[in-house]
Amino acid sequence: MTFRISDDFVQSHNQSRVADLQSDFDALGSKLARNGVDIEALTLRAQGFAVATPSWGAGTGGTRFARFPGVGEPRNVFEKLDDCGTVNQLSQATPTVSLHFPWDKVSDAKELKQHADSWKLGFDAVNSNTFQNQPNQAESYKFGSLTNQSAAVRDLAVAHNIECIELGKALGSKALTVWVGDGGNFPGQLNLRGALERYLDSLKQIYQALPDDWQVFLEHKLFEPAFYTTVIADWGTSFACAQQLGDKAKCLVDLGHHAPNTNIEMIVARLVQFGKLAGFHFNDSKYGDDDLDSGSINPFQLFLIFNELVDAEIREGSSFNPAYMLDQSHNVTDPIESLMGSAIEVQRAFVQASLVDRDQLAAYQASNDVMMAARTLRRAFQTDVTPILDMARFRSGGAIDMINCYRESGYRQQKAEERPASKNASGSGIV
Ligand SMILES: [Mn+2]
Repeated sequence: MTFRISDDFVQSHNQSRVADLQSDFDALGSKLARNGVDIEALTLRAQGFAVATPSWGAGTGGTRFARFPGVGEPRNVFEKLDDCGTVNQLSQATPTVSLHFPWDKVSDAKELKQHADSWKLGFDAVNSNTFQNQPNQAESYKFGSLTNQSAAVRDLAVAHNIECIELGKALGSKALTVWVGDGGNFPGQLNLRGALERYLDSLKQIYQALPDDWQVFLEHKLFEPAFYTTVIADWGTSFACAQQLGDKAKCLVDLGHHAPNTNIEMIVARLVQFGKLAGFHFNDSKYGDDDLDSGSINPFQLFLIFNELVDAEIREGSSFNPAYMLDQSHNVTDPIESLMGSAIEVQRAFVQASLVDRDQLAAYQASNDVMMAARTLRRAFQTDVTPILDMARFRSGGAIDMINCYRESGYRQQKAEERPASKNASGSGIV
């Protein structure tokens, strides 16, 4: 049996913090009550919030230049689940894991499912990988996968995606996320229309293999590894393809996959309006696809995105259920700490957006009172909802002070002993 933090340890860690939390919670509760907001309802809402962790996020990522692994990194999908389970144990906000194949492929899905059950973890969307060659692969993805000029390469990439669906079915997943880096680095390298036609042909074959209750999420990205033209570069192309494919195809928004200064919340509003928002890969960035921790650079943007999502929830009702996942690369921090912190930052944006007085906002918008409309949003964003997040975690059995609880548990040191570095470690990467 490998080391797990005991629930008793978490509760004893909470003990010395709960009185201060209660007093902060009561103070915020009185303040919110003056504006007609029930802190208990908001806390319940926070407790219901969930964002998936990416299995590959449990390992140290890297850049094009180097990877500097930490100690005690997971060497296989079982150990990744242990780390993701620990993230959920302390944060109580990440009950599902998103797998990436073939990195996380196992011969016995039942054994993997049992291991996930032991952590009370479920499986979110599964991800295919045709952006790198696997050992002994018959064809090469060097010049593209689903859009390659060669039918043999396209067939291989399609077959891999269909295999991902089969693997996901055995684990209880309900969606396949497809991101391809296909594109060109030189003008003239690709016939721009021809490449997209091939993409659609390939995707149609994958779409045909989807079970009735599955969806396929099309993930776009502006650039990299193609630096001149990427086949699925923007939400417009993604939307057009999803429309062509059918109801089960939707568009996934990765926060890092846009041009700088793109108004992402507007993209969200458009995709919601036309029924094509699949969900999110949360991360943050300053320059390009930096894959920094969610909310670490631009928390206001995250809030504005959730402002659209809360608006959508009110308009669409319970049928509105986008998939939330973290997709970040941890180069200089302990991945478990980054994942816990990021999950709570996304949850924070959700709770802040839930605080917006929507009747008041609509009235200010109707009367063109621009200043007061803007201030209505800012008031919600500037409310420190930390006591709500901490209380939600505490009531769900998590840790009030997650990162210190994690550090004091000695989890990483235990893993350093249990997990000596392995040459056969399965991949973690930047997606
Ligand atoms: Mn992504």
